[in-house]
Amino acid sequence: MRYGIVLALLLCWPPLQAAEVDANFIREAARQSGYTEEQIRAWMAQAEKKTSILEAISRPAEGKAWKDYRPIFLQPGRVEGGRRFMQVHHLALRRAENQYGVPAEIITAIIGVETRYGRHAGRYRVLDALYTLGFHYPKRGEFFRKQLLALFKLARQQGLDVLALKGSYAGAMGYGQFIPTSYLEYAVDFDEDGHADLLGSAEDAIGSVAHYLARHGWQRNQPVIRRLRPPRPVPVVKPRKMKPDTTVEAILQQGFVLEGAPLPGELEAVIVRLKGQRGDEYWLGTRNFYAITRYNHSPLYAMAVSQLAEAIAQ
Ligand SMILES: [Ca+2]
Repeated sequence: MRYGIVLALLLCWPPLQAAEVDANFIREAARQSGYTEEQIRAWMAQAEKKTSILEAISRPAEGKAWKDYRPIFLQPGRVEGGRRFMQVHHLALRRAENQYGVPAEIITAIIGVETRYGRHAGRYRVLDALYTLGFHYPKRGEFFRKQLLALFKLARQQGLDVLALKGSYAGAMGYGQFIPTSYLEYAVDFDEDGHADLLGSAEDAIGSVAHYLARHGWQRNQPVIRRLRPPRPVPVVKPRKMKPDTTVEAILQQGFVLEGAPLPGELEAVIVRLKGQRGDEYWLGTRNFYAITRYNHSPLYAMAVSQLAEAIAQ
């Protein structure tokens, strides 16, 4: 028994300490949000640690291979749902496209990948998610405590009910799954009713997703990805690259062949390598590909969004 305890202690060394909801945190939350310390304390007393949230964050879908990840998002149901979403919201989507330069089908695909067009916007209480990860997940505790502080500020600003707000296990909310800091920074009141409501208004969500991508470098009238045929032997391409580090011209000079219409040689690009159904796949990603990875830091995510957008638009 005693040896068991010693062994357990050794296995967890160095110990990762769970943070505490202390007076400093309460004071900071009150200061940032404008709520009283009593109010913040009352909410924190109702926050619950959820084991299911700790389990969920330890197995993200982005850990899969592309061949297993792609089918989750490219099934006919999700493509069809995207077409319907585009029909219903075509006016808002056109307006967002004109204003921010982001194509309607890309905005739609992001909302489709995130929440199946708003149908699965999350079943966890955001307060519980951010409390659990902020105070019981030391690896990223600081990040989630910052999100929790932003949640209070957001609730105050938008008149949201802290105890009723639902979202993902990571505290992402609404059609486009914005975490509190993104909500504060990028949400727009696209239907002009006085509130940026990313949970209840598809129109606000559409404008906000487009605004987010525009602020992360989206370039109007530029492609997102294009398939490449590699030369033999295939040059070494590091996996999981996302940021353009070369140009179309330099990629072609390596012997890659671009499928489809030509692109300007000086266009910034990156070679993306993925484990496909039939071995390695090579793709050319642009600044717009990179902008999508700012939404979710994964080349698989940006690929799924691009391909779903293409399937919806066809
Ligand atoms: Ca609104």
